[in-house]
Amino acid sequence: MTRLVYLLGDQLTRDIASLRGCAKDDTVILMAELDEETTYVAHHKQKLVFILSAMRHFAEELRQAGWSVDYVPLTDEANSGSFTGELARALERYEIEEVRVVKAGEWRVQQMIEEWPDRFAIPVRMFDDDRFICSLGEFAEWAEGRTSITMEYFYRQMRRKTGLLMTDAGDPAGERWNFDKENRKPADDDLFMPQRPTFEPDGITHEVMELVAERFPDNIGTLDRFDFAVTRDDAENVLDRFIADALPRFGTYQDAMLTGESFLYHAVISPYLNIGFLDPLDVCRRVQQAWQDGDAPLNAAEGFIRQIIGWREFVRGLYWREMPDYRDRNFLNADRNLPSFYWTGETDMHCLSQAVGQTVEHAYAHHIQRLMITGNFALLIGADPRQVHEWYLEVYADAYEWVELPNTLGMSQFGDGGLLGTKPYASSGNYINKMSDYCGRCTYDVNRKTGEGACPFNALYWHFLDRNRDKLGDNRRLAMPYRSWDRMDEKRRDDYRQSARSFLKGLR
Ligand code: FAD
Ligand code: DLZ
Ligand code: SF4
Repeated sequence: MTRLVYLLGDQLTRDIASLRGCAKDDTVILMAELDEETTYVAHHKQKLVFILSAMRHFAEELRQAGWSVDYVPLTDEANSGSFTGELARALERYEIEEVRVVKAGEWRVQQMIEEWPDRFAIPVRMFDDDRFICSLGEFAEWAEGRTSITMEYFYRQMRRKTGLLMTDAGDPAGERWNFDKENRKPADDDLFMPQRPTFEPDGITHEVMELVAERFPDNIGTLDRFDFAVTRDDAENVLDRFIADALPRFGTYQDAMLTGESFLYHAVISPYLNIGFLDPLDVCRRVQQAWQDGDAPLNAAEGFIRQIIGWREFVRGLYWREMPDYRDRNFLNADRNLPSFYWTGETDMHCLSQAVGQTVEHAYAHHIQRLMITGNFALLIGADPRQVHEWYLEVYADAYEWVELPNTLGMSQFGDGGLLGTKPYASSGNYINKMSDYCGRCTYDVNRKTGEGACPFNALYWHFLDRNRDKLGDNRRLAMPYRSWDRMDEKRRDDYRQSARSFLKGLR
């Protein structure tokens, strides 16, 4: 019998469930570069090069290992442009008795796959994506009946399940589940800041770069600095270097931001995890080993592992539980257009020009930049969460809807009204000043609250709380700022309102 295994672009894993147990002599692997996938948002040029080059390298790796791979490039004139269209064409090329596919990460794509059994009248075996630690069924069961679904409790369950950082007696290592309080230090400029490995584009990548430059000239980003790993081996290399050089200080400086330092002590592995080059559990076991060997402190290992078996798994579970209407939620009824500097970085607000500038340059910003700079600003100005969501999906090399949407719409924009986070991540310039060196280099004065030269985040913060009081006034975690607002005299409150209004009026 001849089987067709359809590998989607983020399923670049040798041990993927759809391929497991197949014999090389009666299996065809189908991979396709698609108009639909490359255009459903205007992806950053480096994201496109990364995904297409990684797909081409992976197809080559499979061929070298003896598999038959039918690879349809974007340039093939007969390419229909969609997952379904390419399956239909492949079924004409081969006598296929069974199609196998791992369920898609994104709801949009899985809807297409669900139609295949009826449409093609051929057995289609769909496999759960067991590269994740928590299956969707297990997440649903865990969430069922809880009044609130909190990441921290989910994370503890994942710690118990995996045994990561657990003692033989079943207790958390270091007698605490969470070392977050130790992980909030600002960073100083350090001459010995770890340098992440970079990779020269090879022939395959150069070909893809030309293709992307020609087909997507207006998408955000440039290609002259493309330096991503595009093979599994090189992605492993990135992980090795992170563990050796940056992990020890990852925890302590996890929330820090510094001018000109795009990566600090972060791993920069999300594109490789999400595309399938790195395995999440394996990554966590290696980090645990570094701690056991005395090469990294517990606050670093715990902080890192929490991001992967906690947050990453949690947002995926939530995404599948809440879709499809999750995408349309807009708890705060926010409707402003995202300003044009989100695509250029051209603004005199230094924090935003840094976060957006490095996004344009590297298709990367770390978590606190995404949450507390670009996300916070969009939240404070009342930007339409759908636009904010599409921006994040466009500009980051690691962005797939299953992970991006809950982080953006839920965590960062409070669009789900508190399902993911118990209060909005809104802050004035004070937080940014505490965690970065941005304010010292800004034309605005972070200590000025209103009027000429005052940091815009200050008035915007109070304006945000004031105008959303009917939605947020009962939130217990916001009781303190609302009390401070109420204690201000009317003139001061009006100054804040005026300052914010006049800033918003000038925003384009
Ligand atoms: P590190 O800081 O080194 O962390 C290690 C790993 O932990 C990451 O590689 C990632 O796999 C995981 N992780 C950390 N935080 C999260 C989180 N909140 N959710 C899921 N995984 C997490 N992450 C994506 O992978 N894709 C996205 O599209 C994405 N969009 C985001 C949008 C917003 C508004 C926010 C606030 C966060 C978003 N994140 C997203 C989460 C996080 O910002 C990135 O995973 C992280 O910055 C990737 O860089 P890193 O590999 O250096 O991470
Ligand atoms: C993101 C992406 C892009 C840009 N291009 C392709 C592609 O040409 N072919 C492909 O198979 N996959 C691509 N992908 C990844 C898919 O969008 C991804 O598999 C879906 O998001 C399903 O999770
Ligand atoms: Fe950003 Fe305000 Fe600081 Fe300038 S002063 S960097 S605008 S927070």
